[in-house]
Amino acid sequence: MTQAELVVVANRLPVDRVIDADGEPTWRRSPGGLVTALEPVMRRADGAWVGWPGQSDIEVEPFEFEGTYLVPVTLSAEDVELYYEGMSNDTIWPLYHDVIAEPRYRRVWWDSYVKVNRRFAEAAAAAAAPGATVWVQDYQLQLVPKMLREARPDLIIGYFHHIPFPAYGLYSQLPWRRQMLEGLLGADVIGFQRVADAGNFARAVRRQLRYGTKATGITVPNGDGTTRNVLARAFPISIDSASYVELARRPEIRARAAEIRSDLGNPRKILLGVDRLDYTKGIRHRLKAYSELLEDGAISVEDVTLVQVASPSRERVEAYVQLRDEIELSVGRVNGDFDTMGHTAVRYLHQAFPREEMVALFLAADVMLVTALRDGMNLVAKEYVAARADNRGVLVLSEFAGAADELSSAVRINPHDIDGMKEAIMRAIEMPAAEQGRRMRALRRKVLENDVARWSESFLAALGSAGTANRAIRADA
Ligand code: GDG
Repeated sequence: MTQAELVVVANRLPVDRVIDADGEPTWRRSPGGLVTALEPVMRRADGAWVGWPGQSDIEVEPFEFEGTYLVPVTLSAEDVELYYEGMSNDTIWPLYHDVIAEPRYRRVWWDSYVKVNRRFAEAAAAAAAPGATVWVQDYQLQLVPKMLREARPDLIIGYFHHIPFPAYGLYSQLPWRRQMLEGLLGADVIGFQRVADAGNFARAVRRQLRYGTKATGITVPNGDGTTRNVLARAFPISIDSASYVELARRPEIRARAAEIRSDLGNPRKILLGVDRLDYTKGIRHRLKAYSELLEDGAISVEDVTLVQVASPSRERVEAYVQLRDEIELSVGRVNGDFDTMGHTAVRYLHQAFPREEMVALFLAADVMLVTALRDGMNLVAKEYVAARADNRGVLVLSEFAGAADELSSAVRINPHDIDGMKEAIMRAIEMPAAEQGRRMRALRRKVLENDVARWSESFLAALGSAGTANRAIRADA
């Protein structure tokens, strides 16, 4: 088996299994941001990527795909149900998003989570060359850093947490709170989206494990009298900004944006929401604010339309089934109350679209609504900004999204405050072009400068120095 100098470990492989024209299964690169982010780094390093192929019970040998060595981890249908849909998406996801939905704590889910994390750790250990760097991604794999360190003390191990890390008062609900922290602390560097997430993590470590935490790192005992220094800090993730600028320049995409406007009946203003259909995204709050504006007579459907793309997500988890019912009931009510023959209040699309269509939608939208109740970063906010090379359009952004730390020139809202959100939407609708331009230019500077390549480079640079320093401590002992 090939061993790599850089190994990424993520729940999903960067490819989807599809059936080609001859009816044969084949692999297609999946469109995710992480894939784009890591592609150049992986190519340069001849990297390996360990992950689940996305369908249960598929057993495939490791294979080469567009310059990356892919190492599939097999999950049975039961693993998917317990580890992925259960522990990851029905326990950790709601708990870490401030219990917007009620987390369920099931011991069989936890047992499966431990077992599957071990399988990922073993696959990563086998794929890593001596002294290699391993970068573990996200909340499904929080135990992997420690498991990997025990198996392979020679490795440099990084972990990035894509979702929020909750305040201690909430985190402490987790029946396995100590094991999870110890799992993460197997890494040399633990990256978070926001400074506040890193702070919440450090506090949990102090309260649960009594380790000393400083800005320069957390002192973690190795068990043999020596210690390691674990750096836990913010590395806000970003997007491949240049690719959005490029798409937004294409004549056919600009033409498509004009076509979308006219298909919607040329309303004066188009509001847009683009989210995975998830209860963290605040879609119901957004619909509430918008429908009250119609009810108040502040806007009319001829004047303002809301386009809501809600891409299908986690459809086998009960909370998501319920959320979809609630949203579709609200959309039906608003449309029933306010539609005319020629105009619709909410154009609701429970579909996934190609990236080109997304960019056309961004260009057609006068106001982008990002009203998340809690969100690690929210890449959609950054994508909208990157696409608006014309310096027009207004971003309305929840202060509960990680993106709010950097995108301070957006119109900020608290999505729980419906009146405040209504005011912000009206302000965005009425904002003069000069102010739109001023704000958009400031937003674009941030997103174009801090793109995803810079994110991965800065994480890997910090990991290189932290890992080397910890290695030196070990060599001295
Ligand atoms: C997690 C964290 C953090 C959505 N629908 C379609 C589509 N998308 C794309 C968006 C964007 C991505 O999916 C969603 O990213 P977000 O950041 O908005 O949200 P999560 O999926 O919850 O991601 C989040 C992120 O990880 C990265 O660390 O920012 O906080 O929750 O790129 O454009 N893309 C296409 N069609 C769709 O229908 N092509």
